[in-house]
Amino acid sequence: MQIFSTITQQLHAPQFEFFRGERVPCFETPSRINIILKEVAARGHQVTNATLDSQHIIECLHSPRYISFLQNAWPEWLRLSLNNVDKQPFPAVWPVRTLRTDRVPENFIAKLGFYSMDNGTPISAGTWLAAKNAADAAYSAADFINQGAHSAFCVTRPPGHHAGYDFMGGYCFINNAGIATEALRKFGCSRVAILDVDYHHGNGTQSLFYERCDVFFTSIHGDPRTEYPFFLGYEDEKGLGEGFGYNLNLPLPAGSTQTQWFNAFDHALNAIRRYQPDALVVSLGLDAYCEDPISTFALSHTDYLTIGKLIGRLNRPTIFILEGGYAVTALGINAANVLEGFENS
Ligand code: Q9C
Ligand code: ZN
Repeated sequence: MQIFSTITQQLHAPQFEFFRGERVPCFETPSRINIILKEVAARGHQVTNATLDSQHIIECLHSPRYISFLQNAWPEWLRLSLNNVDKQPFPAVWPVRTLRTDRVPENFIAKLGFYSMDNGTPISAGTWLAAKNAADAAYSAADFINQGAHSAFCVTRPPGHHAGYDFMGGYCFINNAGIATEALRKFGCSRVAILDVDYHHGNGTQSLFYERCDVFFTSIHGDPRTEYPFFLGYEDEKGLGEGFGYNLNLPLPAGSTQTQWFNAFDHALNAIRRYQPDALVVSLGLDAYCEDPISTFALSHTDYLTIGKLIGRLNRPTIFILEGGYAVTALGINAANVLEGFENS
């Protein structure tokens, strides 16, 4: 399978995040990509650096003021103090119910709260460039499909599925799956399905396409009653207006078994078959794996072969996009197994 990746992923390298009240090393690291690239290359897949400019697609999905905030965030942080060069900005206040969202504050930390759903999405010097190039890879993969290819895999970071129209969150800044989907639509696909198998609900992706029937979104994830992102991902979210019936959430209790997971997966695949999409975008989070340090599902290495095989049997042009997955040493095997299952379906 053709792999699209980026060198600049390394430049998004925040040092720590908050976890249960403590500063801990980031789970979402550059090594995640390196380990996947090593394994897919060893199994004979072709890796290329993405080159196309996705700026016009980014502008279809994200607000102008959010894009310019992301672009200027690190310089603004340094403007507060040059000592900030080896420090990380974090939001501290959010516009919850009764507070105004029609005024964008000028204070940089307040702006971070305005544009972020959580305090778990740290920014570093190279974040914009890395996120922009990950979107470029998603666009390049869509272009590759448009040229007649059957599949592609974006081995990129930061991930994207938590990022929405004007906010970041859950380690995500630009919605890469959304970029691939929007690009496929522009290239002439009438219907695109998005299958999100990350442990966490793809709240950003859902929200971007919630009122549209040209994009079907389905997701299998930890129940938001107890799992991140908590505030979206329930089964009663079915889409709105023209989009009603084109959103399918399949939340599973924390600690669900492989059987429970594959039952939900079967529902998702059947719904995709009924939708008859021209192309498929897979938000390939690998954090439903049993050893993932921040998740509670039980999938094994071989389950990822099965996932690839069942996706392959949909027999649609398919773009896989890496989302989460934090059991770093297992990521290469699990990612490569999905590709192997897909290609041998
Ligand atoms: N800082 C993805 O898998 N945070 N995002 C957990 C608290 C939320 C996961 C720890 C996890 C987000 C793309
Ligand atoms: Zn995740």
